[in-house]
Amino acid sequence: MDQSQTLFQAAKAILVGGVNSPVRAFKSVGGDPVFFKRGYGPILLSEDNKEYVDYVLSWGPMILGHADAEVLQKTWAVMQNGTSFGAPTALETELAELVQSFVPSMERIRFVNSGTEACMSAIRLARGATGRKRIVKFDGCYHGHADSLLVAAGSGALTHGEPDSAGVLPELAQFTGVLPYNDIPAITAYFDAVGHEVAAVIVEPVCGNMGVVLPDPDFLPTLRSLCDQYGALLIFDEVMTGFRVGLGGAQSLYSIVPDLTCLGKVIGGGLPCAAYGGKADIMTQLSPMGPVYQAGTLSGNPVAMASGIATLTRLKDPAVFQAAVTHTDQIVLGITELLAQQRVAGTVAHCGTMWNVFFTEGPVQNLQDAKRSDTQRFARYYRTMLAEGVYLAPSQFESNFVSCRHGVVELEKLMHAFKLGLKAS
Ligand code: KE4
Repeated sequence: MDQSQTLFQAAKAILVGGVNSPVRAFKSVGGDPVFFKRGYGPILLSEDNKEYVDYVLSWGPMILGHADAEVLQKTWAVMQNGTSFGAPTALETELAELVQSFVPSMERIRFVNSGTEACMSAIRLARGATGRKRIVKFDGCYHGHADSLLVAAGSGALTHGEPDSAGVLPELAQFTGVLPYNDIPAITAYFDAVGHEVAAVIVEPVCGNMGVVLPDPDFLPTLRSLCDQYGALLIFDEVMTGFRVGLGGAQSLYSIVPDLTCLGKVIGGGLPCAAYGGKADIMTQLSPMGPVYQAGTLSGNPVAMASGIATLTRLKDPAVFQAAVTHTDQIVLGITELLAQQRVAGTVAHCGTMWNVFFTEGPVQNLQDAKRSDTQRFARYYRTMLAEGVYLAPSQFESNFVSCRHGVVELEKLMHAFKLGLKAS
């Protein structure tokens, strides 16, 4: 056994499945997960001292690459003063002002520690602010693991969702409507039926949790107008798309102003930090100003704030983000050419610095399309890429990410591996 396998055995003896988040267990691609001990720039070093070009980047946060010197320096300096006070610090205001400079729709902001907390809290706030029970999400979108959001499309009634996990109460799931992504007739019919009972629609404005799926041109504008028409709130879950599809998020890319936005991942620069925010008259319904309760021991802690401040400060230079976009565009071009050359039925879905390959004839516009992808082929391709030292998201239904540190050497390694990955799959 190599070191990763030995460590995985030990992990499984005490950590459920040997991991602290299910996707890391490699269930959908087979084989055992690689254990890493170090990251630097675009590289991860395994416990077996093998280097991998990293396109997972901790599922998005590491847009500056691993162990960025400025981020480490700023974070280290703040740590010297203590790591958490449970009391206000100037750093929280500083990061909030930085976030707002990129996402001006967030008139008021609340920091939390994970994207799940951000989305869970935004849903509670929407229900509290509107006095309504129903929420709407879309099949294939993931908004963290809060009970109201672990819901699948109901088998019967148009409007009633069903639990998507053991432990989620049907009594709660029934208030979550789950509709096909990009399906304008479905969302219109839903609102026609129960629109005045809808507290909020929550959506990944570019979806990264069924592979990468882009909104049809009229999809987001339709959500905005239906929410306006029926008095529901539009929540953009930009935990993944924030600082990934564009520096202003998908709301800037598509010129849609949501009522609430959820952020995470990049804004913590690799430390636990997420946020939700939006219109002041909605956000001020939150405790301590209003009746909607939400709290957190480590929310806004100085070390995560420092890491986020250093990260977003660097992104103030547009060239930093553009470097990652350029690398992504080169990946898309190269892979598209190789798929054509080798006559493989596949399509590269991408947006900004997010990308993934579907092994199906495109386009992929919703979860049903995505599920037509050949996941067995994906698993074979994935294992070859891994053997060639390229670390991709271990699932067809995820997104890969690019950092500003990915360059020509990494691109060449990816393309070489991809040729082999196609042949082997
Ligand atoms: P976290 O609770 O994992 O910080 O964020 C939840 C979340 C919310 N919204 C979106 C759009 C997300 O993509 C996520 C989390 N993304 C997953 C990857 N698809 C994180 C990886 C994992 O679950 O281990």
